[in-house]
Amino acid sequence: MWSLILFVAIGLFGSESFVKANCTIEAKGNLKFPKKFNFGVATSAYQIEGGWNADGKGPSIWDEFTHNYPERIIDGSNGDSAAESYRLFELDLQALKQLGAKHYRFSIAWTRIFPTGDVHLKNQKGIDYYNMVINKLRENKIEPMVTMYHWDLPVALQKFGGFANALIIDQFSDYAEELFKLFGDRVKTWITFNEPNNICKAGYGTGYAPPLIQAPGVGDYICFTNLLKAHGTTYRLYQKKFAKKQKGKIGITLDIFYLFSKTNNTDDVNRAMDYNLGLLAYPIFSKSGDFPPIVLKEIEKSSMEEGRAKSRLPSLGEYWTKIIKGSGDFIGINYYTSRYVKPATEPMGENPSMERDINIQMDVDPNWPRAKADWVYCIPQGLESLLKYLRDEYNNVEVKITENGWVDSGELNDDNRIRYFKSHIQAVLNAINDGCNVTSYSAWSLVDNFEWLQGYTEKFGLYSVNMKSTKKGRIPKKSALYYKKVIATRSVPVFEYLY
Ligand code: PNW
Repeated sequence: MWSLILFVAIGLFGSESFVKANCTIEAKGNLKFPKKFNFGVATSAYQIEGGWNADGKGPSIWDEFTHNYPERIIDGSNGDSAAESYRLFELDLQALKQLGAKHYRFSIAWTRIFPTGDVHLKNQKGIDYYNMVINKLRENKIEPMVTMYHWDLPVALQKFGGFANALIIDQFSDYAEELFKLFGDRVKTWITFNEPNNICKAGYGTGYAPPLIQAPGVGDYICFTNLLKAHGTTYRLYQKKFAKKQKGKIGITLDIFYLFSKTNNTDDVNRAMDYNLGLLAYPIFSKSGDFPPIVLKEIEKSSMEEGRAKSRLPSLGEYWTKIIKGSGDFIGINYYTSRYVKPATEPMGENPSMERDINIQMDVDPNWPRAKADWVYCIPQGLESLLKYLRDEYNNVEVKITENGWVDSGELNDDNRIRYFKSHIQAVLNAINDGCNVTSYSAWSLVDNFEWLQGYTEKFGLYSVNMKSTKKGRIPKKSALYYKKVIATRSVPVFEYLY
């Protein structure tokens, strides 16, 4: 009788698929973060800098897109001025100091330094700007963490084909080499690409983001392949020419929803994770390299059924597999939320498409607490599970959480953001207590900014910015005070103290 009750209880509540729906997570183990763990915040150039054509900056594909198609941005806005960090970096610095941030993850706008993308045509004013940012951060003991590419490709390079052309491998690694030469004496943490999933799926697959190429199931895979080669080439170049002297680390930032199975079917989860994370993580961080075997096999099979002579996603081949395998000192993770997965009953998406290749249905639980954005639900368990997944499947690779955050309408009294940060930071601590090799956490974002297709209607900032005023003062939200306390105590404080 008791064993029956126990059995039922485990069936209902004991499995991993049971996710609490109240944005909380239990604390497990040590209550303090290890000494070497580093807290900071993240931003990206196009979303905060403004000054889109200031001092010789060239146009990027996001400048071009927002100017040509304002109707595709919910509020018709763009990043022409945004939070004006190009003019007002001092305000960001004050906010970073107030928080006590130990590092600042920001991105370099390629076109600010090389207006056409060509590294032989330098814009000194752009170089001066990033030197100023890096130096001021270091003077204040805030470590610069630099993203080389956060979606803003020079228009001039898009004309060559962008990530659809293998030329990008040299174009990007030449750019990276210049960054190492210019800033590598002071920058020790480099991220080549932010979210290849978004760059390639949205830019070259579904085509709803620039460069608006609609080639689902084809263009996205070409983009992934070229991007991985550009990343691997850059890593090898750094090792060969700079690593000994500069002693920095290079990684890549991948975005991933954690995926739960309601029926506790680990095969479903593993397969879905292989498509959503493995497509990029496996070539770089697995022991064998190349794309995940199951992904290669399945896409080849579908490609043959479509009557093609070769797969839409060919293997990287021996030469490139070798260059790309091991080309990361850490994996950057942008984690926002989770989904439930189950195999689709009908073929999904158009033919061909990544959606059709993956053929997995993603659901949410209607009870999960939802943010203003329709894709963000507060599921801290997903972050803990993801970190354990990386520990187990990717040889306990060093993980830096490069983004994590909550979206609302911009209220200063942002209790829900505090709840989100509290539970997710606890999830990270639980994972560390369970042997996961996580070394830093960057909250997204320092300030309210241009949220891509959502314009200024969705806010992720710890600091509010009045986009209409010229002063653009940064006003701390309640969550900024909470995060400051997290950093100061290296723990997960209760947040009632704020009342
Ligand atoms: C990230 N999704 O993008 C980006 O790195 C940031 O620039 C952005 O502001 C932030 O997350 C918040 O959106 C994502 O729909 C955008 O799954 C959308 C998704 C994931 C990540």
